[in-house]
Amino acid sequence: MLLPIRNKFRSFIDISGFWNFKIDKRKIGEEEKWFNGFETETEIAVPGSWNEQLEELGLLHYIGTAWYLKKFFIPSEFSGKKIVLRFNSVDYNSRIWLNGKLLGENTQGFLPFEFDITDIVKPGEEAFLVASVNNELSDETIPQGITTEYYKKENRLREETFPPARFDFSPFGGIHRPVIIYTTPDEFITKIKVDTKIGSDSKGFVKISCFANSFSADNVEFEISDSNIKLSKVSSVYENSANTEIVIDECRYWSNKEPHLYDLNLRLRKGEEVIDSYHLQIGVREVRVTENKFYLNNEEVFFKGFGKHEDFAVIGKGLFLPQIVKDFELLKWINANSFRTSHYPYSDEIMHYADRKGILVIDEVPAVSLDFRHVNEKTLENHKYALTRLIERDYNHPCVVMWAAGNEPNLVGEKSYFDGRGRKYWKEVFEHLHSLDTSRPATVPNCTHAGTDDPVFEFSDVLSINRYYGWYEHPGDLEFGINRLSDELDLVHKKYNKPVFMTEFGADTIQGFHSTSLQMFTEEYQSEILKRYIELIESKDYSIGEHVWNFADFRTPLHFRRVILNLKGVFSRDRQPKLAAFTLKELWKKKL
Ligand code: GCB
Repeated sequence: MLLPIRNKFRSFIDISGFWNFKIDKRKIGEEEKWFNGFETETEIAVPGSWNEQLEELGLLHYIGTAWYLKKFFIPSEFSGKKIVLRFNSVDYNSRIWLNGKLLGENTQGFLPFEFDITDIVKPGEEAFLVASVNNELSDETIPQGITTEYYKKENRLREETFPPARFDFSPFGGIHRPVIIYTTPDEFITKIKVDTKIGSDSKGFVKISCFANSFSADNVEFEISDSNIKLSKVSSVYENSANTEIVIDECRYWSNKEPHLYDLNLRLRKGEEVIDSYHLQIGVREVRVTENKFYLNNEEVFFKGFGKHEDFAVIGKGLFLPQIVKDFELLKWINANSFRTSHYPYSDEIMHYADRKGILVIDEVPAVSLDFRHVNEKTLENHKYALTRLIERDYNHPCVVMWAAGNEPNLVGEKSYFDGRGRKYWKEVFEHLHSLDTSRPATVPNCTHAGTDDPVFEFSDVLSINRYYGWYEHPGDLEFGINRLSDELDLVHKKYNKPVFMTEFGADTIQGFHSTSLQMFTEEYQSEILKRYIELIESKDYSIGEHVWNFADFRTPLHFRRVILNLKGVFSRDRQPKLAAFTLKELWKKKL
């Protein structure tokens, strides 16, 4: 599934904007055939979550179904082309109708999905699109859901949140990324896979596979260029694909220090006649890990940065371009070089921006806090499918240097995780992941409950550790917390002989709270805890990185632990720096 682009053969329109909107609390919409149209006075902006936009209608914590309707015009120029409807992401489940006809459904949030609508619409005429969107989660979905009954059954009444969630971010619902109608020729390029390696004498090796749905194309012309070079090769199409390898002498490798991108142009041809073309930017680079280091192009990398969220006031999880610019400027300002897409795939726009700006990304699938009492075959199947879809979308991004196949399994310490179920599960997940990509390492951040015997460590290439000693455990006692962490890091490295990455640590902090002694929630406490963790992490020669939790404050479900937001941000939700931001800026100036 390639990103829609405009060129001689392809075009698109973006039908984001105001859409008609109607809540369906009783789930009667399908029975009453709302897919043929429905009456409503409410409008909603797409992209954007319904929660804060329509808080006044009682939707701040709404979990359930809502309907969207949009009338739009299919441009006459789309005539004679294949026409595709693409949702860049809808959270979490959706069913889609066009002109009253059911196109299908999607159950993978945070990822794009498409329908061929050529036979359903007429260029030059209006069409109407209806989506029923539902943000309920279950044992089988990725991420998993939870209900009030489970808290009772699991004897965890004080952990219940509103709305119930297995994770610590608001389960916002809505059409979160743009909705696009795009065209391709009848015979067209469907998929491109780029693998790069670096060689001796500054050589760069670029292997490219081009897939097409074409029965009559003869060959593909592959062209790599930048302001200095232009290299091209032609390969025959055999069974709907063509492959080549192009060697770049004096190659400018992609790295966080110099994120050089080459233009890759592919031309699908019948003889000499071009029938489709596609352009993307690629970076030539290679990553590898040893037992205690992470290398990018044979140079050691130490990760400094954050776990983030897609979250902002009013728009919720909706795509908001100014925020991307602001966040990347802040990453640069604070001397960070990386972030993790905790706890789900981020927008295409973010991933491309990271390619251009040289930010290293750990790309995470939304398998957050899996509870193994409730994991079943279907959960595993959905988890593997989410990985397939994520890797398909993001494979060609040079910024993606590692996959996170999940986050914090065994968050609540269920025993079943250790009775063989956890090991069997992760073995399958990692085998699946490596069958899709052998060029990048993979990991799963581990939590305190799963501890140093976490079965996921056996399969992870990097040991990712999330710890909150001095906060959830040993609150206020930084001395004890740091010593405990130090022992644990040594133990885990010794046991598995793999590099260690501290993927989460932090403290909730209320902007404007200060004190002369170390008190939780003050800006001084956050600053101190981050400093002490960083000193410890950097004192270990097997450490490869430190990601502070979190880049910015973000909205969570209601719970007495949270003052509306998770306040572990180094920046506030509106991106103002707390004291710790200046501490990190100073500390990160020094390292590498
Ligand atoms: C974690 C989770 C993250 C939470 C964080 C916290 O371990 O991975 O999703 O937000 O702790 O602040 O509790």
